[in-house]
Amino acid sequence: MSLIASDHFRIVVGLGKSGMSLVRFLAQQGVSFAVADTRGNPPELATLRRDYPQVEVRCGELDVEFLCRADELYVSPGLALATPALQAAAARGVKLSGDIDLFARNAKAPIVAISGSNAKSTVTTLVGDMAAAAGKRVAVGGNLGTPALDLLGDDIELYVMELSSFQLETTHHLGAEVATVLNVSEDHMDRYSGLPAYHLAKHRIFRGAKQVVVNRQDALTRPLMSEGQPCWTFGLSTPDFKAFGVREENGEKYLAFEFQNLMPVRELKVRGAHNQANALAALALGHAAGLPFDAMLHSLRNFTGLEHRCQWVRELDGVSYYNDSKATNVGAALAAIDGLGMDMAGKLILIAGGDGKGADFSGLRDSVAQYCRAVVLIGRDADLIADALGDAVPQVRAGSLDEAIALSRSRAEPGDAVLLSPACASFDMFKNYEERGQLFARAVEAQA
Ligand code: N21
Repeated sequence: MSLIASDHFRIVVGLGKSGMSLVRFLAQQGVSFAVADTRGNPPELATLRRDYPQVEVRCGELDVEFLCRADELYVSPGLALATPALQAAAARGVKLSGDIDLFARNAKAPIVAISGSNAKSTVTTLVGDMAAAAGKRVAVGGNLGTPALDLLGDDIELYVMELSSFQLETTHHLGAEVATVLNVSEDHMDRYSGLPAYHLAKHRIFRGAKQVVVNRQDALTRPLMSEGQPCWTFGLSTPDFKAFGVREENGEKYLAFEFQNLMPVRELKVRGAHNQANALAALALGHAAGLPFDAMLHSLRNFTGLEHRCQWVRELDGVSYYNDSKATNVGAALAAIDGLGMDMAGKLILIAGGDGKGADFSGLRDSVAQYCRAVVLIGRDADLIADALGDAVPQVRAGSLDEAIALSRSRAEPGDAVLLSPACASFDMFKNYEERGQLFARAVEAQA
């Protein structure tokens, strides 16, 4: 043990929502700490100065000497670990960690840990609903909603956590009761060297997990090094042992576990094959966490989906409008295009574009060719999408969301649907995907 002064000093790097939760937690624990942020005026600065005036804050370019006064840095998911000042501090022996690691060290109840490129908020919400329906005192959050450390409480019986790859990068040990990576498709290529690095970050979720849940239809969701834990699977095929799937009997499709049918698929209020997979994933996680089937099925029957997630907005001139602003990558947009396209007689007018984060958009081409009447492109990377789609369908550019809606409306025919599913982050034009979705829905509702 070293006795140097830095031994119990921490620095919170990045003062966003989770940074502020770290500040509250460390202050309450009586740990001495400081705060740093690369931005001149980080969003929570005023709150910090008001509630914790004694805490030292350094804004602007990170100072390696300052960072090296700490034995541990809690790095924001908004900051790349490759940031040179962080790497310099790490090379000098400073531990790089994050809020999820600290959460895991302090959680006294089992954790259900959920990651994936797509559907993690939906499945997290479902498992949280299921646990509440089973009468458990459950806390739900992480990457969605409440930051992890704000969920900690002595009376909590189960934690259901959505975790992003950025949060997992700084998590050394999670020790979940059950962990899953729902699916892996390309995202955040502006922050990772490639799909392997992104995949590796996601798989840190399995560290110390007592049980795992795997997607039978996506080999990249299998733990790289299994520690022999119980492994439950989900997928749309007929299930056998330790498996959740879909079984067809007398022309009726059922969600099923092993050799037992659980409920008819048609009782789900959410449409599309991907939503059946989401329901099965939630059942597998809930079952591994010890939840009873009756409560889980009750939750599934009542679930109507999340805001901004392929959400029906209105019908106008025989055309339905859907807000899928939460589709911030290609995989998510594909699920919406295929899911909606397959279910309808008419065609889709797709509104896409924004900050592409270095994505390869060619994966959209086949589905767009099959299901879309036209594509309306917005945002910074409109040209990249246009090139990737080639002559698959007619394309038009729009300078704003309002213009995109007007152009879509003029091209749609009765029976069609207009779908905002951008396959991109929103940061080039909006505060976040929520704002993009709200502005879309409001503009659609205002159409006369
Ligand atoms: O909303 C959208 O349109 C896109 C969402 C995505 O593409 O998936 N989300 O990139 C990552 C981290 C994402 C979202 C939120 C966060 C956490 C932040 C905290 C700090 C975000 C940025 C910072 C920035 S901290 C610092 N200097 C989109 C900075 C910091 O510049 S995401 O995965 O010291 O919130």
